Amino acid sequence: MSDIIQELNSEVQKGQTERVKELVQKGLDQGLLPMEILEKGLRPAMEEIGRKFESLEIFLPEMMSAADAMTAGVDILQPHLASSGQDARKGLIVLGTVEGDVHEIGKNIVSIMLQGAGYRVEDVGYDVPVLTFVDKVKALNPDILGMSALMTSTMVHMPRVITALQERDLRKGVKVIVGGAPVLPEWAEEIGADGYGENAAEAIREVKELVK
Ligand code: B12
Repeated sequence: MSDIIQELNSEVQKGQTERVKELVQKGLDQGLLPMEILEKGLRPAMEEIGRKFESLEIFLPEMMSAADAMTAGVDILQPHLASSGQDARKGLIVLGTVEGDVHEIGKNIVSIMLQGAGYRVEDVGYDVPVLTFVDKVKALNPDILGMSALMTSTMVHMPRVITALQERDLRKGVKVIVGGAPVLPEWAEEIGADGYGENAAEAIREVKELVK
């Protein structure tokens, strides 16, 4: 693994935002692929932070600093990830993080990558109430509704959105995909979603499949 990737991993965990920005830029300058920086440098750092938080090695302030550092890194990568073929309007995706859940880094990455793949994304943010998703689907008539959840306590809102769409006769007109760390393919199937993505690359693959 390159030194930059290794250092990035540890600086994200330490919440060293300025250093992370420098390292991401350095990585790009040295020809590392944006996806490599994201998937090998930044994302594993957050997984490690999650593990340390769970085992009480660190607490919320450290998790927040690490999240800020990760976000700063993603901001630098954004134009590089989103640069290919944005003009092609292949389809519309409404994307948001479910009610009660403020985790948005992963959702934002999915959004950037989908835009990079030429889709139009209407990002409805985080902590999105069930009925806001429904209203957006009604108003925008998207090809895909994407929902993200990072907590076992919030993923339960996903089926509530699906049911609310069914009740308003909106479900047939939209494909639903779900993702986020605790979400599994079995869960997607159980709640009647059309697709699931473990990461942003899979999210794109799934959208391509569903929109064609
Ligand atoms: C960063 C972070 C935070 C940040 C969020 C900052 C932000 N702006 O997003 C802050 C510090 C605010 C935070 C707060 C909290 N957090 Co937190 N957090 C994390 C952490 C460390 C990383 C999440 C992350 O950004 N990962 C990096 C991204 C790139 O990965 P990702 O989100 O998984 O996204 C990828 C895929 O999942 C997929 N994907 C994501 N969304 C979607 C959507 C679709 C449609 C598709 C197809 C794919 C897809 O593609 C993405 C890109 O590859 C996780 C640990 C973990 N392992 O996930 C804990 C974690 C999620 N948090 C946790 C907890 C408990 C909390 C708090 C309750 C803590 C507290 N005591 O206050 C609060 C919750 C506040 C709330 N109401 O939401 C727990 C949840 C436990 C559980 N059982 O559910 C975790 C798992 C930590 C742990 N191990 O205990 N957190």
